[in-house]
Amino acid sequence: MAWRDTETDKVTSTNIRTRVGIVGAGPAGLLLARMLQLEGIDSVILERRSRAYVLSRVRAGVLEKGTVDTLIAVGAGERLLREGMPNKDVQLRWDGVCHRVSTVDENGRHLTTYGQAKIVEDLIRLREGDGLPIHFEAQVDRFEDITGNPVIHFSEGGVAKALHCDFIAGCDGFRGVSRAHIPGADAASFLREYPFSWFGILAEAAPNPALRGFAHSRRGMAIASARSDKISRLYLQVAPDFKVDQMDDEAIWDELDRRFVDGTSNRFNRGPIIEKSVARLRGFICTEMQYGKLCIAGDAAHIVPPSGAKGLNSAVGDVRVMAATITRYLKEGDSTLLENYSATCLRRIVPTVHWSCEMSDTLHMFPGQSEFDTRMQYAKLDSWVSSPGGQQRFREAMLGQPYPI
Ligand code: RFL
Repeated sequence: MAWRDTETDKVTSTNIRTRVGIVGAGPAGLLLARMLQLEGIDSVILERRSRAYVLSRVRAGVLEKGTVDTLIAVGAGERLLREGMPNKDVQLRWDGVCHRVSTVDENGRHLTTYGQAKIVEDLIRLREGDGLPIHFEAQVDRFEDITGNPVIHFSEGGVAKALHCDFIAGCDGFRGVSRAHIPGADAASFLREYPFSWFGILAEAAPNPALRGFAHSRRGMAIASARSDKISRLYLQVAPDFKVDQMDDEAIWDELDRRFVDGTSNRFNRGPIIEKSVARLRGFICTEMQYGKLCIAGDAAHIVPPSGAKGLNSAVGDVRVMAATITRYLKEGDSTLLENYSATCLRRIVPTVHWSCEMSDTLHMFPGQSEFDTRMQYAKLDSWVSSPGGQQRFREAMLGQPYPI
């Protein structure tokens, strides 16, 4: 929709108007736009990267039941229901032995493996199929008048533009601009940097069902999961300054086999490696997630070390709260949810970050780690598999906290 400038009464192409300006076309921004659309609320998404880049970003893959149900409820479940792979137990390896914990609870809830890139593609296809806008290569620079009549200033195709809106949704990830617009956000932000990185590998190799899950190894942690029956997603713990070309493909497969050793002759099926990336591990929480008519969600507000597979799942939890908050505010003029936005999201986020850090502390080898520390990690791992209470705690944490809204 074009914005009619009241002074000149001319429609200008550099000013646009919508009800909700959404910064970021990651899972959080795209899901929010869809939820608002279903409530009859217009939005515009501004995304600084190209469409091709957004569609090719390989990240999350393990979805909680609540995430699956939410995607189905907004109409983005068709391919997910067809291609999502039920994930009913987790393999945990340590000290050369493989253990299994069931992740099916008494209500039959379980995890599902389905790639983040597919979720993003499904949501983009839905939105564009309905003729609704996503501005790719539109870089947001700053916001104005967040407590009054919000304006998002951005540049697109080298032209400075302004998006006038009633509400701003900051879904722009850890390095976005939204969080910095919340006064006091810095003082309310807490960070833990881990002294290692994850080397992520996507391979055209049939996953070996006998080699899945998490491997605690004195050589460093490793993870194996499936993206389909032909594509494997693998991770190796590496040094923080590791470069993707530091290991050739054979060395990667050899290292995975060594870290997953469990006294059997099982080995990874090898195949061409089609994508490699390195990510630093950090835990981060910003406890101020709202100011005026700006709310932030997902990685913009918190980062979890990916060991617990919770980042995208947490973003979905926030977005549910944000969609309800904006809807109530815009449709009924009721600001109760808005005033409680941070506290409501944090009820789910804090225990989730805690669990993700606990997983990371238990699974990785830390620089200078003593034998005592390793034995304590074994004891923690054993507690998750050997008693009904420990299994229950592991299962509940993996399946995810209940939604506050
Ligand atoms: P995203 O996905 O980072 O999207 C933010 C978007 O905002 C854009 N942006 C801007 N646009 C306009 N103007 C600006 N100034 C902008 N600044 C930024 C960015 O280009 C981007 O497109 O955040 P969102 O939507 O909050 O989603 C979060 C998830 O992407 C993230 O939490 C997960 O990927 C984390 N994660 C996992 N989560 C899970 O739930 N299960 C998993 O199995 C899982 N595995 C992972 C993961 C993350 C990983 N990495 C790479 C850290 C595995 C890995 C290796």
